[in-house]
Amino acid sequence: MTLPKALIFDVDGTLADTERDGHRIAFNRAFAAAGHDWDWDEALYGRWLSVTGGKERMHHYLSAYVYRDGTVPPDVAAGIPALHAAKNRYYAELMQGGGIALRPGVERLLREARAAGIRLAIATTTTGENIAALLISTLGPESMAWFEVMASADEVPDKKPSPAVYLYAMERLGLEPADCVAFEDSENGLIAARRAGLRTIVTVNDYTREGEFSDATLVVDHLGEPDLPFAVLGGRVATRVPGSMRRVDVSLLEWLPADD
Ligand code: XBP
Ligand code: MG
Repeated sequence: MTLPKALIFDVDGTLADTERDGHRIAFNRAFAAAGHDWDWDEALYGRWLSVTGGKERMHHYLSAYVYRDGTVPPDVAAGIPALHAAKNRYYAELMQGGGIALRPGVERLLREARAAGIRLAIATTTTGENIAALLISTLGPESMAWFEVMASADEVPDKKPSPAVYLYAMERLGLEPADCVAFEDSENGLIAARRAGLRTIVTVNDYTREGEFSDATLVVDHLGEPDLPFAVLGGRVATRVPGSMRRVDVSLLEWLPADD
């Protein structure tokens, strides 16, 4: 049992509830501004989430739920990139307004890992611009330098569940899967990380609580704070977690079996 050399974080749903409180709201503002009556309410958005990527998600929604025949008229499809760009502008505005907080334990773990000399990276399906908007609004501009590698859709077009973004992050770190631990919130994210050979800690949220995460190392409700212990929900090591461990911290990371 040794300390991992790097932690690789998913962004949306893992660092913060940016799907429900960020992207979803920004999509709706972009739809309304363009004169569309499409409305992604909190519950419905969960259905579209299985499709990763904002443009891909819009296309899926239109083909399956608006036009309902698996196709999107060419003029409507041609408008998707502009709608997506507008969505990202609204997303940046929301972040600048301080509308989103990091999930419990995220800032604590990032700071503890840095203090312990563990390297940090990001592997996400969203863009570098959206990563920056979240990090700067929640942790300040200096936090951008905390992450040695930010692997996003800008560098890696293949979206999760493809492992490509994780493989790219590890290549840039110069590390092997056994040296790293991934943090995810979704089934597609877990599949991507596992295909890349990574041990994965899943922090579920309201959209992903019912997901299939048996291939995760550990499944918890959140990373935990000193006054807010996590609940262990599953994962390969779930039954072996010592009762004294109440949050994901450096000692838990050191305890994780390397061969899981
Ligand atoms: C989550 C996603 C993204 C976001 C929207 O990515 O699937 O598509 O919902 O981002 P992850 P874009 O959890 O891997 O960060 O609109 O920029 O695609
Ligand atoms: Mg996610």
